[in-house]
Amino acid sequence: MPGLVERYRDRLPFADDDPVVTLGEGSTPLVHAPTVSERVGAEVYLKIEGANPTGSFKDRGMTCAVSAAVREGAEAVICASTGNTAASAAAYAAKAGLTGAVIVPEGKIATGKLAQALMHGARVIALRGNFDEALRLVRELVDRHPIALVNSVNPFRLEGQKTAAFELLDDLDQLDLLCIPVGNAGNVTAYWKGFREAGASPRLFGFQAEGAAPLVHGRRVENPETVASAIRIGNPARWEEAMAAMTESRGEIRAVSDDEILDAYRLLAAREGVFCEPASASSVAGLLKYGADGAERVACVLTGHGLKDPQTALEQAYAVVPCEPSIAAVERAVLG
Ligand code: AN7
Repeated sequence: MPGLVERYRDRLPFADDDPVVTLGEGSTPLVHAPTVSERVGAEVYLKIEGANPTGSFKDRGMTCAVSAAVREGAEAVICASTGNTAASAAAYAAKAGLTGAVIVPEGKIATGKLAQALMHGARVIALRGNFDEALRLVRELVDRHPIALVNSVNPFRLEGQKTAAFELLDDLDQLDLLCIPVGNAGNVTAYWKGFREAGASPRLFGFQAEGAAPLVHGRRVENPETVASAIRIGNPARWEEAMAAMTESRGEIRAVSDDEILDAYRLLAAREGVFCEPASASSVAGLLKYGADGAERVACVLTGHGLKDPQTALEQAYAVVPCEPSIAAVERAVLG
Protein backbone atom coordinates (compact mmCIF):
# COMPACT_ATOMS: atom_id res chain seq x y z
CA MET A 1 0.00 0.00 0.00
CA PRO A 2 1.49 3.41 -0.92
CA GLY A 3 1.70 6.07 1.78
CA LEU A 4 -0.73 8.95 1.70
CA VAL A 5 1.64 11.45 0.09
CA GLU A 6 1.94 9.13 -2.88
CA ARG A 7 -1.81 8.42 -2.93
CA TYR A 8 -2.88 12.08 -2.72
CA ARG A 9 0.18 13.99 -3.94
CA ASP A 10 -1.87 16.11 -6.36
CA ARG A 11 -3.79 17.50 -3.36
CA LEU A 12 -0.77 17.93 -1.05
CA PRO A 13 2.05 20.50 -1.03
CA PHE A 14 4.70 18.07 -2.27
CA ALA A 15 6.36 17.94 -5.68
CA ASP A 16 7.24 14.67 -7.42
CA ASP A 17 10.92 14.85 -6.48
CA ASP A 18 10.49 15.99 -2.86
CA PRO A 19 11.77 13.61 -0.18
CA VAL A 20 8.96 11.61 1.43
CA VAL A 21 9.29 10.01 4.85
CA THR A 22 6.64 7.31 4.99
CA LEU A 23 5.72 4.23 6.98
CA GLY A 24 2.79 3.35 4.72
CA GLU A 25 0.20 5.41 6.60
CA GLY A 26 -3.39 6.11 5.56
CA SER A 27 -5.85 3.95 3.59
CA THR A 28 -7.33 2.77 6.89
CA PRO A 29 -10.37 0.49 7.12
CA LEU A 30 -13.93 1.80 7.25
CA VAL A 31 -16.01 -0.74 9.14
CA HIS A 32 -19.80 -0.90 9.38
CA ALA A 33 -21.02 -0.90 12.99
CA PRO A 34 -24.35 -2.76 13.24
CA THR A 35 -24.85 -2.41 16.99
CA VAL A 36 -24.18 1.32 17.08
CA SER A 37 -26.27 1.74 13.91
CA GLU A 38 -29.24 0.05 15.52
CA ARG A 39 -28.98 2.11 18.68
CA VAL A 40 -28.90 5.46 16.90
CA GLY A 41 -31.19 4.59 13.97
CA ALA A 42 -28.64 5.52 11.29
CA GLU A 43 -26.09 3.71 9.17
CA VAL A 44 -22.88 4.11 11.17
CA TYR A 45 -19.31 3.40 10.04
CA LEU A 46 -16.10 3.41 12.04
CA LYS A 47 -12.94 4.92 10.54
CA ILE A 48 -10.24 2.77 12.11
CA GLU A 49 -7.33 5.18 12.48
CA GLY A 50 -5.65 2.86 14.95
CA ALA A 51 -4.65 0.84 11.87
CA ASN A 52 -2.03 3.44 10.99
CA PRO A 53 1.62 2.37 11.43
CA THR A 54 2.10 3.73 14.96
CA GLY A 55 -1.52 3.08 15.92
CA SER A 56 -3.06 6.53 15.57
CA PHE A 57 -4.21 9.15 13.06
CA LYS A 58 -1.17 11.26 13.93
CA ASP A 59 0.82 9.36 11.28
CA ARG A 60 -1.16 11.09 8.53
CA GLY A 61 0.07 14.45 9.70
CA MET A 62 3.51 13.23 10.65
CA THR A 63 4.47 11.86 7.21
CA CYS A 64 3.87 15.37 5.86
CA ALA A 65 5.40 17.33 8.75
CA VAL A 66 8.57 15.23 8.85
CA SER A 67 8.90 15.12 5.05
CA ALA A 68 8.65 18.93 4.98
CA ALA A 69 11.21 19.17 7.80
CA VAL A 70 13.63 17.02 5.79
CA ARG A 71 13.01 19.13 2.69
CA GLU A 72 13.85 22.24 4.73
CA GLY A 73 17.08 20.67 6.01
CA ALA A 74 16.02 20.24 9.63
CA GLU A 75 18.11 17.94 11.83
CA ALA A 76 15.75 17.66 14.76
CA VAL A 77 12.02 17.58 15.41
CA ILE A 78 10.14 18.22 18.63
CA CYS A 79 6.57 18.12 19.92
CA ALA A 80 4.52 18.44 23.06
CA SER A 81 2.17 15.52 23.39
CA THR A 82 -0.45 13.65 25.34
CA GLY A 83 1.19 10.54 23.84
CA ASN A 84 0.20 9.74 20.29
CA THR A 85 1.96 12.67 18.66
CA ALA A 86 5.07 11.69 20.59
CA ALA A 87 4.92 8.08 19.40
CA SER A 88 4.36 9.14 15.81
CA ALA A 89 7.00 11.89 15.79
CA ALA A 90 9.52 9.49 17.31
CA ALA A 91 8.85 6.85 14.65
CA TYR A 92 9.01 9.21 11.67
CA ALA A 93 12.12 10.92 13.08
CA ALA A 94 13.74 7.50 13.37
CA LYS A 95 12.80 6.66 9.78
CA ALA A 96 14.18 9.99 8.56
CA GLY A 97 17.39 9.75 10.58
CA LEU A 98 16.51 12.90 12.54
CA THR A 99 16.86 13.54 16.24
CA GLY A 100 13.49 13.45 17.98
CA ALA A 101 12.48 15.00 21.28
CA VAL A 102 9.05 14.81 22.87
CA ILE A 103 7.69 16.61 25.93
CA VAL A 104 4.87 14.81 27.70
CA PRO A 105 2.96 15.49 30.93
CA GLU A 106 4.63 13.40 33.62
CA GLY A 107 2.68 10.28 34.56
CA LYS A 108 -0.23 11.21 32.30
CA ILE A 109 0.41 9.34 29.05
CA ALA A 110 -0.65 5.80 28.29
CA THR A 111 1.97 3.06 28.67
CA GLY A 112 2.02 1.95 25.04
CA LYS A 113 2.71 5.45 23.78
CA LEU A 114 5.58 5.89 26.21
CA ALA A 115 7.07 2.56 25.14
CA GLN A 116 6.84 3.59 21.48
CA ALA A 117 8.52 6.97 21.93
CA LEU A 118 11.34 5.38 23.94
CA MET A 119 11.84 2.45 21.56
CA HIS A 120 12.07 4.76 18.55
CA GLY A 121 14.94 6.51 20.27
CA ALA A 122 13.38 9.89 21.00
CA ARG A 123 14.50 11.91 23.98
CA VAL A 124 11.43 11.69 26.18
CA ILE A 125 11.01 14.58 28.59
CA ALA A 126 8.44 14.21 31.38
CA LEU A 127 7.19 17.69 32.22
CA ARG A 128 5.91 18.41 35.70
CA GLY A 129 2.95 20.13 34.14
CA ASN A 130 0.12 19.45 31.72
CA PHE A 131 -0.07 19.33 27.91
CA ASP A 132 -0.99 23.00 27.56
CA GLU A 133 2.13 24.03 29.48
CA ALA A 134 4.24 21.62 27.42
CA LEU A 135 2.96 23.11 24.16
CA ARG A 136 3.61 26.67 25.35
CA LEU A 137 7.18 25.73 26.28
CA VAL A 138 8.03 23.92 23.02
CA ARG A 139 6.69 26.86 21.03
CA GLU A 140 9.07 29.09 22.97
CA LEU A 141 11.92 26.62 22.49
CA VAL A 142 11.61 26.47 18.69
CA ASP A 143 11.72 30.28 18.55
CA ARG A 144 15.21 30.06 20.03
CA HIS A 145 16.59 26.93 18.32
CA PRO A 146 16.50 25.49 14.79
CA ILE A 147 14.25 22.57 15.63
CA ALA A 148 11.14 21.72 13.59
CA LEU A 149 7.91 21.78 15.59
CA VAL A 150 5.63 18.91 14.53
CA ASN A 151 2.56 19.63 16.65
CA SER A 152 -0.63 20.38 14.73
CA VAL A 153 0.20 24.09 14.83
CA ASN A 154 2.46 23.01 11.94
CA PRO A 155 0.33 23.42 8.77
CA PHE A 156 1.78 20.27 7.18
CA ARG A 157 0.13 18.22 9.93
CA LEU A 158 -3.29 19.40 8.80
CA GLU A 159 -2.43 18.76 5.17
CA GLY A 160 -1.71 15.13 5.92
CA GLN A 161 -4.67 14.65 8.22
CA LYS A 162 -7.16 16.10 5.72
CA THR A 163 -6.61 12.96 3.60
CA ALA A 164 -8.82 10.98 5.98
CA ALA A 165 -11.74 13.07 4.71
CA PHE A 166 -10.77 12.17 1.13
CA GLU A 167 -10.76 8.48 2.03
CA LEU A 168 -14.21 8.69 3.61
CA LEU A 169 -15.58 10.32 0.47
CA ASP A 170 -13.84 7.70 -1.69
CA ASP A 171 -15.40 4.88 0.37
CA LEU A 172 -18.93 6.26 0.89
CA ASP A 173 -21.22 7.69 -1.76
CA GLN A 174 -23.07 9.64 0.92
CA LEU A 175 -21.89 11.04 4.26
CA ASP A 176 -24.21 13.23 6.34
CA LEU A 177 -22.41 13.43 9.66
CA LEU A 178 -18.90 12.98 11.03
CA CYS A 179 -18.39 12.34 14.75
CA ILE A 180 -14.90 13.04 16.03
CA PRO A 181 -13.01 13.40 19.33
CA VAL A 182 -11.58 16.88 19.94
CA GLY A 183 -8.49 17.69 21.99
CA ASN A 184 -6.08 20.22 20.56
CA ALA A 185 -8.62 20.58 17.69
CA GLY A 186 -6.15 19.95 14.86
CA ASN A 187 -7.90 16.88 13.50
CA VAL A 188 -11.39 18.33 13.27
CA THR A 189 -9.86 21.35 11.52
CA ALA A 190 -8.04 19.05 9.09
CA TYR A 191 -11.16 16.98 8.27
CA TRP A 192 -13.13 20.12 7.53
CA LYS A 193 -10.34 21.36 5.25
CA GLY A 194 -10.37 18.02 3.43
CA PHE A 195 -14.14 17.96 3.04
CA ARG A 196 -14.21 21.52 1.72
CA GLU A 197 -11.41 20.84 -0.77
CA ALA A 198 -13.36 17.83 -2.02
CA GLY A 199 -16.58 19.84 -2.29
CA ALA A 200 -18.36 17.99 0.51
CA SER A 201 -19.96 19.40 3.65
CA PRO A 202 -21.16 16.79 6.12
CA ARG A 203 -22.13 18.08 9.57
CA LEU A 204 -19.34 17.80 12.14
CA PHE A 205 -20.10 16.72 15.68
CA GLY A 206 -17.02 17.17 17.86
CA PHE A 207 -16.83 15.66 21.32
CA GLN A 208 -14.69 16.64 24.29
CA ALA A 209 -14.40 14.95 27.67
CA GLU A 210 -16.50 16.71 30.32
CA GLY A 211 -13.46 17.54 32.47
CA ALA A 212 -11.53 18.89 29.49
CA ALA A 213 -14.15 20.72 27.44
CA PRO A 214 -12.90 24.27 26.82
CA LEU A 215 -14.62 24.54 23.44
CA VAL A 216 -17.95 23.49 24.91
CA HIS A 217 -17.78 26.05 27.71
CA GLY A 218 -16.08 28.76 25.69
CA ARG A 219 -13.22 29.18 28.12
CA ARG A 220 -9.88 27.60 28.94
CA VAL A 221 -9.73 24.79 31.48
CA GLU A 222 -6.75 25.30 33.80
CA ASN A 223 -6.59 21.74 35.15
CA PRO A 224 -8.20 19.41 32.61
CA GLU A 225 -9.02 15.92 33.87
CA THR A 226 -10.34 12.84 32.07
CA VAL A 227 -9.73 9.11 31.78
CA ALA A 228 -9.20 9.81 28.07
CA SER A 229 -5.62 11.01 28.58
CA ALA A 230 -5.11 11.72 24.86
CA ILE A 231 -7.64 14.58 25.00
CA ARG A 232 -6.72 15.95 28.42
CA ILE A 233 -6.24 19.42 26.92
CA GLY A 234 -7.53 22.70 28.34
CA ASN A 235 -6.47 25.28 25.75
CA PRO A 236 -6.68 23.90 22.18
CA ALA A 237 -4.22 25.43 19.71
CA ARG A 238 -6.73 25.27 16.83
CA TRP A 239 -9.57 26.82 18.83
CA GLU A 240 -10.81 29.37 16.28
CA GLU A 241 -10.47 27.06 13.28
CA ALA A 242 -12.40 24.30 15.03
CA MET A 243 -15.22 26.64 16.00
CA ALA A 244 -15.34 27.99 12.44
CA ALA A 245 -15.63 24.42 11.15
CA MET A 246 -18.53 23.85 13.54
CA THR A 247 -20.34 26.96 12.35
CA GLU A 248 -19.74 26.31 8.65
CA SER A 249 -20.81 22.67 8.85
CA ARG A 250 -23.84 23.41 11.08
CA GLY A 251 -22.08 21.20 13.58
CA GLU A 252 -21.97 20.95 17.35
CA ILE A 253 -19.23 20.65 19.92
CA ARG A 254 -20.46 18.85 23.01
CA ALA A 255 -19.22 17.06 26.10
CA VAL A 256 -19.31 13.41 27.13
CA SER A 257 -18.57 12.14 30.63
CA ASP A 258 -15.82 9.66 31.44
CA ASP A 259 -18.49 7.05 32.20
CA GLU A 260 -20.09 7.59 28.80
CA ILE A 261 -16.68 7.34 27.14
CA LEU A 262 -15.91 4.09 28.95
CA ASP A 263 -19.35 2.63 28.11
CA ALA A 264 -18.73 3.28 24.40
CA TYR A 265 -15.15 1.97 24.72
CA ARG A 266 -16.40 -1.37 26.10
CA LEU A 267 -19.31 -1.55 23.65
CA LEU A 268 -17.03 -1.07 20.64
CA ALA A 269 -14.67 -3.79 21.81
CA ALA A 270 -17.29 -6.30 22.96
CA ARG A 271 -19.98 -5.79 20.30
CA GLU A 272 -18.26 -4.35 17.23
CA GLY A 273 -14.93 -6.14 17.62
CA VAL A 274 -13.05 -2.85 17.49
CA PHE A 275 -10.59 -2.00 20.24
CA CYS A 276 -9.85 1.71 20.33
CA GLU A 277 -8.38 3.87 23.04
CA PRO A 278 -10.69 5.78 25.44
CA ALA A 279 -10.28 9.19 23.74
CA SER A 280 -11.33 7.64 20.44
CA ALA A 281 -14.49 6.18 21.95
CA SER A 282 -15.72 9.70 22.73
CA SER A 283 -16.88 10.00 19.10
CA VAL A 284 -19.22 7.04 19.53
CA ALA A 285 -20.12 8.05 23.10
CA GLY A 286 -21.25 11.41 21.78
CA LEU A 287 -23.26 9.89 18.93
CA LEU A 288 -25.00 7.52 21.34
CA LYS A 289 -25.70 10.33 23.81
CA TYR A 290 -26.92 13.07 21.47
CA GLY A 291 -28.16 11.03 18.50
CA ALA A 292 -27.63 11.47 14.77
CA ASP A 293 -30.11 14.37 14.48
CA GLY A 294 -31.68 13.01 11.32
CA ALA A 295 -28.46 12.02 9.56
CA GLU A 296 -28.78 8.78 7.58
CA ARG A 297 -25.11 7.97 7.02
CA VAL A 298 -22.62 8.63 9.83
CA ALA A 299 -18.87 8.07 10.22
CA CYS A 300 -17.20 8.00 13.65
CA VAL A 301 -13.46 8.54 13.75
CA LEU A 302 -11.69 6.08 16.05
CA THR A 303 -8.43 7.97 16.37
CA GLY A 304 -6.16 5.49 18.16
CA HIS A 305 -5.69 1.79 18.88
CA GLY A 306 -6.82 0.22 22.15
CA LEU A 307 -3.41 -1.36 22.70
CA LYS A 308 -2.02 2.11 23.34
CA ASP A 309 -3.53 2.06 26.80
CA PRO A 310 -3.51 -1.48 28.21
CA GLN A 311 -3.89 -0.25 31.78
CA THR A 312 -7.28 1.36 31.23
CA ALA A 313 -8.37 -1.72 29.30
CA LEU A 314 -7.50 -4.08 32.13
CA GLU A 315 -9.28 -1.86 34.65
CA GLN A 316 -12.42 -1.92 32.50
CA ALA A 317 -12.46 -5.58 31.47
CA TYR A 318 -13.49 -8.82 33.18
CA ALA A 319 -10.86 -10.57 35.27
CA VAL A 320 -9.00 -13.58 33.88
CA VAL A 321 -10.07 -17.03 35.06
CA PRO A 322 -7.36 -18.87 37.04
CA CYS A 323 -7.17 -22.62 36.44
CA GLU A 324 -5.32 -25.74 37.69
CA PRO A 325 -3.75 -27.91 34.94
CA SER A 326 -6.36 -30.73 34.99
CA ILE A 327 -9.13 -31.50 32.50
CA ALA A 328 -11.81 -31.19 35.17
CA ALA A 329 -10.57 -27.77 36.18
CA VAL A 330 -10.28 -26.68 32.54
CA GLU A 331 -13.83 -27.88 31.87
CA ARG A 332 -15.15 -25.89 34.82
CA ALA A 333 -13.16 -22.85 33.75
CA VAL A 334 -14.20 -22.97 30.10
CA LEU A 335 -17.82 -24.06 30.41
CA GLY A 336 -18.30 -22.03 33.50
C1 AN7 B 1 -6.35 9.13 20.23
O1 AN7 B 1 -0.83 13.21 20.96
O2 AN7 B 1 -2.92 15.92 21.23
O3 AN7 B 1 -8.13 17.39 18.45
O4 AN7 B 1 -0.40 15.17 21.75
O5 AN7 B 1 -4.32 11.04 20.60
O6 AN7 B 1 -6.32 16.90 16.80
O7 AN7 B 1 -5.80 17.13 19.21
C2 AN7 B 1 -3.54 13.70 20.79
C3 AN7 B 1 -4.83 13.92 20.42
C4 AN7 B 1 -8.05 12.32 19.62
C5 AN7 B 1 -7.46 14.69 19.62
N1 AN7 B 1 -7.79 11.02 19.76
O8 AN7 B 1 -7.05 15.19 18.35
C6 AN7 B 1 -1.18 14.35 21.27
C7 AN7 B 1 -2.59 14.74 21.09
C8 AN7 B 1 -6.56 10.60 20.09
C9 AN7 B 1 -5.53 11.52 20.29
C10 AN7 B 1 -7.07 13.27 19.80
C11 AN7 B 1 -5.80 12.88 20.17
P1 AN7 B 1 -6.81 16.73 18.18
